[in-house]
Amino acid sequence: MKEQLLKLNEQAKEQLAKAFDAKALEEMRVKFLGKKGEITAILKQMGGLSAEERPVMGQLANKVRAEIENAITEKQNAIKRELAQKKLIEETIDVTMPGKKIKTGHAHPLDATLEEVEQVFLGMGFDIVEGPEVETDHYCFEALNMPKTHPARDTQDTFYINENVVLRTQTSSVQIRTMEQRKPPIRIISPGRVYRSDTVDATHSPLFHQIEGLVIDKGVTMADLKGTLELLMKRLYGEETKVRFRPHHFPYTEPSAEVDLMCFNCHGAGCPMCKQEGWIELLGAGMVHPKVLEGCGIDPEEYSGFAFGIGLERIAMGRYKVNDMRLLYENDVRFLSQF
Ligand code: 2U9
Repeated sequence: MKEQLLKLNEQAKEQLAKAFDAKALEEMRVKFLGKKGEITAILKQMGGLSAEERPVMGQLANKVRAEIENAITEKQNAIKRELAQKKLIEETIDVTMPGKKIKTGHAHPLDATLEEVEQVFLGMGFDIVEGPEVETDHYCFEALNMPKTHPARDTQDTFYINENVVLRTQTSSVQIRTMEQRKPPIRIISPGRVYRSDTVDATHSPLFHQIEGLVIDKGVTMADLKGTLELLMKRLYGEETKVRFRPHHFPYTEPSAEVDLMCFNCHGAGCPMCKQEGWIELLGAGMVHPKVLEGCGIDPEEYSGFAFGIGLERIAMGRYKVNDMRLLYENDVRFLSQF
């Protein structure tokens, strides 16, 4: 019996060395320590022992049981610690890792540029006014001092819906409608889509965007126009920006001017960006023609005003270094994600 108990202890130690999970340990516990286990089986021989041998053997059996029990418990704890350690490593979060970047959208270059221009004029107390893109001949041409014979009406420039209805070629029609609806002082900008029957290429599109401005009040002069546009340019291109006014002609303004921006690349010396001119033409402007005022019921003897027109694509392409206007309309994420 003593040999059996000692042999059992050895067996248990050997089996324990090969047990690597809780299931194997539980099987061992049942096999060696269970009610129908190995130790219980050996203890059944106690009846055949003498009164002197029985307590000795019983003590040995309890010692072996305790050793096996402790060994199993120790191994179980070791496995739990190992699993806990393994879990800890697997679930370790490196808090210094950057967060998962959530892809957010952003404004289109045209919208971002329009927003910038609008903020400048809102800061000067201008309202932003919109109007219909399908316009009548009256609001698109006649009211702007462009009679039926004016070349701008030619179909090669304008999309006609019918004899009297066109797609607006500039947002000036919104200014006319505003002058008919509001009494001076008027201080508005009218951004929006305009349509010209142009062939698509890197600098032309049948659909493009304009921002026109109009100020009507008593005593408005060319100086107000120059000051307003110079401030716009400085806000858009920096305080050092230089602006140049060149005499020009538009039917709806008199005097008229084309407004140039000193090339921010060569500061007027001439370079490929400004085609060696030193200046970049950016917008047109002038004092509102008296006939246009009269046509809207505003007395040119009492009121005067200035107006200007900016091509939004032109500004945006300059600011974002885009060399082909078509890129602004193709919605190619590879292009748009650069801004
Ligand atoms: C009213 C009276 C006058 C708006 C003006 C320009 C000059 C001009 C172009 C710039 C680039 C159109 O987008 S573009 O191709 N515009 O040069 N626009 S004066 O004059 C007005 C507007 C409304 C009642």
